[in-house]
Amino acid sequence: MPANLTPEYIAAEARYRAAKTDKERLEALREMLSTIPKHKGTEKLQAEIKRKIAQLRTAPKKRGSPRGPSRSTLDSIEREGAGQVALAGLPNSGKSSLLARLTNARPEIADYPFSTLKPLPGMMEFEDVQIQLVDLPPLASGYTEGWVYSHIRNADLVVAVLDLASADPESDLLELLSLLEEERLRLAPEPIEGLDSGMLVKRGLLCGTKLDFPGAREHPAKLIAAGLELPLVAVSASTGEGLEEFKRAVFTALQIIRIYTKEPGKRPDMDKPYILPQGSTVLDLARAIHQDFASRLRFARLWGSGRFEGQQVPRDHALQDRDVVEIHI
Ligand SMILES: Nc1nc2c(ncn2[C@@H]2O[C@H](COP(=O)(O)OP(=O)(O)OP(=O)(O)O)[C@@H](O)[C@H]2O)c(=O)[nH]1
Ligand SMILES: [Mg+2]
Repeated sequence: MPANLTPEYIAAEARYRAAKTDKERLEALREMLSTIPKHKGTEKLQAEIKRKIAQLRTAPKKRGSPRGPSRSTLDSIEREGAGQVALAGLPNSGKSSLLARLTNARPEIADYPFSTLKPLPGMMEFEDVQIQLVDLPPLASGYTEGWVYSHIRNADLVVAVLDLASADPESDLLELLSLLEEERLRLAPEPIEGLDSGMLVKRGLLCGTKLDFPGAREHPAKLIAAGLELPLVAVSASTGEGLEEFKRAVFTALQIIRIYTKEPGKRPDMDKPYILPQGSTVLDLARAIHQDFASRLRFARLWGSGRFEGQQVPRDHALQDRDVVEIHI
């Protein structure tokens, strides 16, 4: 045993050995983790403590146990807003802190791994759009249940959350990508479905967290090199640095456009844009408004990306973000 363990650590370890319930064991382990001297000689011991915490946190709960989340809350989160974005990352990487900083949700945040046990959604505002972020339990070999990956599979965008204060964020990224790969999931700038290999290629974005830590700024360039050409933003949930860039990067990665509509002779409705995939046409917009509109659509007038304001455009005209459209039937 390393000689430099503190009296606080030794006392916590004694409490762990004497503990009778899982709750007492967990409290003692957390105390051990926070009082253990952090250096190379204790790395194995730290890993062992984290493993025990993980086991206690993720131990299967008895049926009907009030502690365990129910199946229905785990399986799916109702989509809201302009897109659903899953936060995927290794333990303690800062996923819940991001959710807490960017939405009204109040997740549990802690300096030990496996603090999040169930999915939690929150709405993030970017300009005039609401985007749904979903915080998830961490991905870790042997501990992560299948439903966590189902959330990642269902999302419109996957944010790979990486701790820039970790000893080696580049190898964390490779570990995260390989955990996804084992579940037949891959991240890329463009999604691909129906591959013969059974691989599902999801839209991905890298987010480096804890940018306020000393040395954290050295990592992003290397991460870009390791990151399969995924876009990368670096943020600090503590200082707020990079959060505006993060929101914009999420909006851009979702590849959606906002379209405002107006009735002839009236002012446009600038409050609630229609959200459509990039490349959508006037006809797609009409369908989104009402099927009747789509079948009776003759032409539209366009303000924004047209050659001139109020330009008449045909049904198959491709719209751009923030166009204002007047439908004529
Ligand atoms: N200094 C600093 N600390 C951060 C930042 N983001 C998160 N932390 C700390 O890192 C620890 C882990 O944060 P969480 O948000 O709980 O991490 P997580 O990825 O949700 O963890 P799990 O749910 O266990 O996977 C906490 O002690 C946070 O306070 C940051 O930007 N700066
Ligand atoms: Mg968490």
